[in-house]
Amino acid sequence: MPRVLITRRLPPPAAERLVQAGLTVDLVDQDDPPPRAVLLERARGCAALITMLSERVDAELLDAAGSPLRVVANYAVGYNNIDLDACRVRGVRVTNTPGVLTEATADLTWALLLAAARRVVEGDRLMRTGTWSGWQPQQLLGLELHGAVLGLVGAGRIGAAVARRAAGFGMRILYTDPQPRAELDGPLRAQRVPLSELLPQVDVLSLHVPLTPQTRHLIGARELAQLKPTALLINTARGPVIDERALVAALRAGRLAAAGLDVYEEEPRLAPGLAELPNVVLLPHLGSATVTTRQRMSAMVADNVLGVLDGREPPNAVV
Ligand code: 8YV
Repeated sequence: MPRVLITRRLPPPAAERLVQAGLTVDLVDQDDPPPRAVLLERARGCAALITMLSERVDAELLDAAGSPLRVVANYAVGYNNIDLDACRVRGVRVTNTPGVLTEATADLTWALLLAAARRVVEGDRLMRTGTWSGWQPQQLLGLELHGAVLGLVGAGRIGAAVARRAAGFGMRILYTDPQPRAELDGPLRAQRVPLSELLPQVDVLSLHVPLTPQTRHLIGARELAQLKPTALLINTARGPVIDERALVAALRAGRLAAAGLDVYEEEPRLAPGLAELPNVVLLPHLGSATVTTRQRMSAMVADNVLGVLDGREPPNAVV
């Protein structure tokens, strides 16, 4: 029986569906990432690997699996953890989980946006530490979203879902994207502009690009300096899209009002000084973390594995 390695405990129905289809499932029965040596050992002889964003899928891992390997099904829409060329040359298919996590990730973007704009975490801290002395006319004043400008870097599925929500808050939308997006230009009256024109105009900058060599450190010291000092920066895409050290420096120097981050350059570590800043809201990579979405992602990875192993085109092929 072909063997499938699932590198982490997943919500149903992935394992159940694969067992039902007659496959042998080897589950790394834990929530934390397995050590590399364990991964290499357990991958040996597998026909399919179901991997998480934190697993580096490279030539070493593919060769450890060996010639039976036919598919790597990533439990994520992003696949920057996978060396696609190494998969291509070995004839290994790669799949991801697009679509099902769009709305959940857009919701979480808004959770960060609202928390950063209205200083929710700072207020919560004031209450919990017993240091609130009572109402003050100028206490924790934040950004008024109605009429403010939202700038999206990347207006694909998730960027567009964030924009739809922005319309309800009465925000004006600018976006930068390699292609015009009719869904945004028409009903949302959004405007596509180059990044250099977008940065100085926005009150909130939100990132929705995949991590590629072109988007690594897309937002660095130079770009941060072009933002208004009252602007907020939100990142639910990938950590390395921002130069995290430059971000800490900008926040420290008051060259940026606040940031809301769900992703980090070197997860799970944070850049020195980031956690000490009062004006950042930090979440542990929760973009797709709803019960419904994680179950849909689970169903998708199983369907992608079964597609390839049955000799069909998988529903969500990347390679
Ligand atoms: C997940 C994500 O939280 O899909 C992605 O690319 O970043 C999130 O959905 C994570 O990747 C799950 O592996």
